[in-house]
Amino acid sequence: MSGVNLRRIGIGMLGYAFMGKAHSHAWKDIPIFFWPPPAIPDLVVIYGRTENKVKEAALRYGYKRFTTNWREVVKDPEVEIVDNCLPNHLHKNPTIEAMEEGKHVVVEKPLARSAEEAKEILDAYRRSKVKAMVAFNYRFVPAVMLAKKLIDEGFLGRIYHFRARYLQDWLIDPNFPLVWRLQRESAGSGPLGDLGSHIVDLARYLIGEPKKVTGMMKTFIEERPLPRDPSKKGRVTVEDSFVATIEFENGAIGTLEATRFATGRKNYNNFEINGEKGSIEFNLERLNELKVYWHEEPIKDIEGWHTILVTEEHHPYIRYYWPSGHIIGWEHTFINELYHFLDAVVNDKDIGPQGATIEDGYRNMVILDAIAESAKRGLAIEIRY
Ligand code: SOE
Repeated sequence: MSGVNLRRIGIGMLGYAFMGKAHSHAWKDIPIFFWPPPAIPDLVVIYGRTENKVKEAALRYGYKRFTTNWREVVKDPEVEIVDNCLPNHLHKNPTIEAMEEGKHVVVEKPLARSAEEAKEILDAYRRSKVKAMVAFNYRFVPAVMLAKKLIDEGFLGRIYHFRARYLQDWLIDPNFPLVWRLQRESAGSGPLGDLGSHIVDLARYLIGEPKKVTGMMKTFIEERPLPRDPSKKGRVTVEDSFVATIEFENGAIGTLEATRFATGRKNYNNFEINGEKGSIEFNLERLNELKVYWHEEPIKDIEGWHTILVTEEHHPYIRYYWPSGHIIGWEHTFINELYHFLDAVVNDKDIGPQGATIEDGYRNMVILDAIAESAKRGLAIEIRY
């Protein structure tokens, strides 16, 4: 097909840093891998607080325009999809106003800084007629999608345990500056919202609804140098680490942990699921692989953990990329998720259950708030949405 009569769709980007870069790259790459695409994304306008930086980002990423006023993005008539990649304190208002302007919205995780803020977004979504998704990109790792397929097809049988750890170590240097992720006002929480939101989402996506949690949180380094004046220090107002226990409605129990002080762990999003028939383990640092153990292994001599290279044509999404065995990267999870969203918008399909809905984002925040409340009160907290 020539592609000349393909629909085009305007993208308005909020933010140009880490996630703004990952999402801009993903929007541009969709037609390269998913052809014909539901529509060809046009990078119309990008917002950033600092003019010289957002001007450079517009040139670098390929946006037609740039602005230092996010309301210009959510009101731009050429923009049909607003992609909110701003820090957490700027998830609520731009997302709500974009929905009120009739724009379809992707918003990075966590949905908000609290369940209360997330509920305001959910209420605005319910009043709107738009499509909206929370960018939990690890749902779109082929190996994670294979894990879900195996669980849903009964490969593990009854699930006993879900054990997840999201471990990083970028804060072990006490001289690392007091960036926005370390400030409650801008981030809402530390690794609980930043990393815990991912493993709580995976818990719900793979296992089901949690029933009860307990939590413990710790801040190891209370003060850090200010980014603009390292001779001065400011208080860290979020946790550096959390651990939690979780009980699911289906009877499974497990543990959740996230920290930025796991020396040697770089982006170690790891889960292990144990069932009556076998187990599954995933490690984001080896994202093309899935480890499986099948208790009913027919050939007893080879009973043991097997490492599957999830790069075959029949594996989720792989057919859009490369032939057998040519692995994909972390950035491809964003291409997959934004393709999924674009397909839902253009062809009027549901975001869930594959993509995370605004309801999923709200429930995620309720669970995170419950872990924080348990850590404060020293009690187990029932999950109530
Ligand atoms: C934190 O460093 C972070 O960038 C998270 O914000 C992302 O969601 C995660 O995918 C990688 O680590």
